[in-house]
Amino acid sequence: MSDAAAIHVTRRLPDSVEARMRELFDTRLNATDTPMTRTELAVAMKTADVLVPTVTDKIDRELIEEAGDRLKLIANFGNGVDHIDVAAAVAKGITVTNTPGVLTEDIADMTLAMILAMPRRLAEGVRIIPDAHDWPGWSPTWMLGRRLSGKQLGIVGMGRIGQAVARRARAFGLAVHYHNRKPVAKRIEQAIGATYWESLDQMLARVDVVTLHTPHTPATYHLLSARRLKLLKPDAYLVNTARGEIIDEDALIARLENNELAGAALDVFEGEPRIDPRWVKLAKQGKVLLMPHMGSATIESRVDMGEKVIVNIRTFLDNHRPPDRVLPSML
Ligand code: 8YV
Repeated sequence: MSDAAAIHVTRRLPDSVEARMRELFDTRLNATDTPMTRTELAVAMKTADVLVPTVTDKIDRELIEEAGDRLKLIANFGNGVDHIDVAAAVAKGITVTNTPGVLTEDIADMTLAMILAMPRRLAEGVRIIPDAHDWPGWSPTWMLGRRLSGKQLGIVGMGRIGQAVARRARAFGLAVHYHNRKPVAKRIEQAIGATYWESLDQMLARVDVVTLHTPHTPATYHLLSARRLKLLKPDAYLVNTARGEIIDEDALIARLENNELAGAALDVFEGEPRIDPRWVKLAKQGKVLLMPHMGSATIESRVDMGEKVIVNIRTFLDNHRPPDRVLPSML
């Protein structure tokens, strides 16, 4: 395969990334920036050598099996690959890559913003002055939240993003606990000052804020199950900037509706962008802070992600192993 290979990009990318892709490859862009339909995706996967999808493209086994023999690389624009059946792709001889590392700091910043915002009622507060008729003026008991410093933070998943969150959390005076498939190297654990819990259940029962930083895989689907959500203290907060599917949303909604949990801050949802209407009701009651999947939404992250996609494609087209290859065994 040569640089004349056809590259199909499913969504609009930053101008500089699109310009570079056009310069380097025979690039087809989705000019309207609407998510591609399944039929459009199927056509793209039959007529391109390389597909550059995003989280909005569901590339399941059926689509992969129908793809024909031309498609050789799926260079995902994003870190999470839960929308791609990686095992089916690899079995068909299609290489899959992602964009790890470059969005770590931005997602960690957003996570901290959400951790800070929830106990201090930021989402409720920012609405009061624009709707000034709701502001009776200051009083000693007005809009009281909860102090964050000195509290216990539990991080589920201590990869790059978990570690970046841990470093920031310590600066805000939080004690950091974490659960991971296995403990991170002692040197990292000491540097971030975090305590390992082999038992997720025990950690959940102990901490004041839980934040999720694990990929969505079959093993982490509904990791925060109805049973585990019951382990959380009633005054605890839950933050999710990873994937909606990691939490049993129905069970979480029930706990919030019944005041069995202090609150949740969510950037991702099961089946997004469709949102369960009960979330909106809970947001109006100040029990949840809802963000529309903005964790990595900075210009810098998007440009860096685009550059990673380009490096992966170029390396692949040069017949070398792309740096960010994803294998089913990694998931
Ligand atoms: C991206 C993300 O915006 O990289 C990921 O896994 O969830 C997001 O931060 C999205 O995936 C782009 O495809």
